Amino acid sequence: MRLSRYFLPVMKESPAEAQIVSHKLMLRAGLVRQQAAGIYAWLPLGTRVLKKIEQIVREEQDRAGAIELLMPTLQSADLWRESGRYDAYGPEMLRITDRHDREMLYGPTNEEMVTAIFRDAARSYRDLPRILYHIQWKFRDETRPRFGVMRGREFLMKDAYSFDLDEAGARHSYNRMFVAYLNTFARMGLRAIPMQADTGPIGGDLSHEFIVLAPTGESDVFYHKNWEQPAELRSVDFEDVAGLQAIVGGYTKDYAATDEKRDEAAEAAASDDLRQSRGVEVGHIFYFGKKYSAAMGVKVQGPDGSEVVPEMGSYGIGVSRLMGAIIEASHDDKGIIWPDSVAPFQVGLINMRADDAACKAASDDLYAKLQAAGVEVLYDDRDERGGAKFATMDLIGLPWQIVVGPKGLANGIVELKRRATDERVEVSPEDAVAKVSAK
Ligand code: 5CA
Repeated sequence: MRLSRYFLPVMKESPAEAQIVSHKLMLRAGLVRQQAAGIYAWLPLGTRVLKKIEQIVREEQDRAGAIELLMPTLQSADLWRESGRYDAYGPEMLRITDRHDREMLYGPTNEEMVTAIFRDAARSYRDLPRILYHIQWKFRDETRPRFGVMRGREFLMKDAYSFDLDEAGARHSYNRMFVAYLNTFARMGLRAIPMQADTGPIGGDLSHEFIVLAPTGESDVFYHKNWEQPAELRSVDFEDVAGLQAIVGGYTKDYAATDEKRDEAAEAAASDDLRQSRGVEVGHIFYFGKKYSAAMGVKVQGPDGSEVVPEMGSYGIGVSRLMGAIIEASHDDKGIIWPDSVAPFQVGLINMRADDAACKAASDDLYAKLQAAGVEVLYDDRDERGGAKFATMDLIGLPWQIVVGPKGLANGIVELKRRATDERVEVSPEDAVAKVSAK
């Protein structure tokens, strides 16, 4: 993409409306623009990152055995009357009336809808177990939308729902999602700590929140210092019931709890190893048994011919919130530092002298070669000062920068810079292409 033809409205100064660093940087780097309280337009650069995050979430859901579908944002009030949650949900639910005076709502979550879809299709034990998920916009009329996409009113969520024949099966589904979440966040460079958590309006008694530590986070959290190691990716067999349970057991042996679920005895046992911090909740998983399946009359025929009401759980990831969490975890005073896995482009190609024929020819050539090598590249071909170009590239945080200037070019070299470490090397254009395309 040529920057001269792109749509990237960056800001030099921090906007007054933003309090935390990720919100400031998302506005300054031209990722989002607020359209109403807690409602954002995703600009082209932000859209690219959102799609990358979404794709990692999707791949890890698929790997864990979940199946993707897509449910609508608008739902009928009658569906929610079946579970009894229509009145219980309160003012957080955006209620809408259509032209026929039918009561509708903008979905804050999808337990009711997916349960109805499953109920109408599932007949016997052969239709279980299943985990269905979608990645769809939600609306919650939060009292205090704030911190940009961190606490929005309209936000993108991945929500999965499991259906099992019995409690042991439901536990296995829960474990699938638990491990899938650890891998999902690790691929984004995040250490997310699974913490015992409250279930709120979703219900149930087994629940974990996945929390990324950040001083600006909204949750108060308490954990054993063992959690302070970097995240690791695990290669697992999701069909191995005992193996998966052992992994989850390993991950839950060290104390970690949100404010509402603090355990005095466990904290006393952790003693000097207890840590307190703040964190951002990027995921939340729930096991709630028959709460929705019983209320909504889901029944399948069991292997012995008897009727079975499925056991259920639901599993959410804050896809749009993750963008804020990643920036909170990865930035410096110049701007964002994207992990390679979610970067909007891998390389920023800077032509220092757009008015110099040799620089232009060499930059155009590099641009073509990078594209041919399948590298996502943003080419700053604008007629601007070098300083302004560097500042923009550092602000938007692409993992690599390749700088083409007249002096280097006279000696057949360009500068290759790694944004995260500021490490710079002088290399031939060919070597620069090889280096950034190496996986
Ligand atoms: N139905 C369940 C699981 S699918 C559910 O809705 N869980 S939730 O309420 O915990 O939301 C799931 C995730 O969505 C949260 O962990 C959080 O990362 C994200 N989320 C929730 N509210 C907001 C919000 N107002 N803005 C941005 N992200 C949010």
